Amino acid sequence: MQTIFSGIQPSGVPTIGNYIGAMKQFVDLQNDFDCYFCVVDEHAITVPQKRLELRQQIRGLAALYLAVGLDPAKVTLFIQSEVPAHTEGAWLVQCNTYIGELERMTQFKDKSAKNEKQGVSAALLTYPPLMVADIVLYHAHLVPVGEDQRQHLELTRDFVERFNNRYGENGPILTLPEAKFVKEGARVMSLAEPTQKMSKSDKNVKGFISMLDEPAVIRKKIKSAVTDSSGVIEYDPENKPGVSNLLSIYAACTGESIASLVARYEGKGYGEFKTDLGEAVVGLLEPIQEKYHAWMASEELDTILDTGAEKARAVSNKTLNQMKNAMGLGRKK
Ligand code: AQP
Repeated sequence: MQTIFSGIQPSGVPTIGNYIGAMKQFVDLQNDFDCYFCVVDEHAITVPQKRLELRQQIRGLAALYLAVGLDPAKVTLFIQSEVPAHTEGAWLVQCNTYIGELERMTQFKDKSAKNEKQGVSAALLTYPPLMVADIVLYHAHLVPVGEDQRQHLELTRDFVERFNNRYGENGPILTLPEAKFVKEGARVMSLAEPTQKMSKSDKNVKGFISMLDEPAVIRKKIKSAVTDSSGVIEYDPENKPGVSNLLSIYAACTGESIASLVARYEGKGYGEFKTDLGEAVVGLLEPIQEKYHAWMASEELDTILDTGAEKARAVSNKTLNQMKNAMGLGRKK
């Protein structure tokens, strides 16, 4: 059975962008793959976080993973900082990665520009090697992520090839992973600035729909989503980014194709379209929110996370030792 690894940062409450681009596919994949899903809290601290909010968001994200339908009997669900091999592995990755490669990452450029005032941490630059470690430690074959992670996945593949070439005298040590993108909604855009990616840490709360937003808030945010003045519902991301983004969200939330939505709303105004989309998103999120609250109140959530961390530690330590041995660290065992 092939292995899957993917993670989400608890840097805020996940948005429908995180859900559509990543979480939704996790549920479909859990039956056919050996899945590791992680709350990547060590990634979240590359930019300043409020300690108590972070702690709440970590457990909350784990609860959301279960609320969207992940089955703890099928997947390994764990918190990154409870598995030390990730940061240790990241050091081995950094020693085989070039600064130029990291400086080229668009996410580094974007996030360092956003955080310039408060200072850019060194970890913002070395974030991708930590992500590489996350993936290779489990010998993941597939990594289901949104489009924004494409470049990091390419870096991971380059690293694996380099590592195997440098140290794999007796055959490859690490598995070469592949990214897996969704067809519809791999890049959900901000509702307020539809040329920017929807992000959970956006300072403008009108830009995103959080998975825990109240129904009234969801409807309001969609109603005030930026569109254009033409009044025609058609899919044209370049000239009509706002409406096209809403169409993609609609399609991803309901399973109806964009073409069929465009045909259905021909001659109808943005008002009706947005009202229906609001109902579709509320219909999707309400049952998830109910399950989320039940998981948050349950001790079983912590038992699942303890069991997940234990399994993840066993698997990742094995790979870490293989990497250390290959690089000549420590004493031969
Ligand atoms: N707008 C998006 N559309 C589609 N997929 C998205 N993802 C994120 N935003 C979108 C996917 O969600 C997964 C988890 O992302 P992450 O939390 O690890 O980091 P991120 O990509 O930086 O997400 P955010 O929401 O933008 O977080 P912040 O604001 O903290 O930077 C990934 O698979 C990602 O592709």
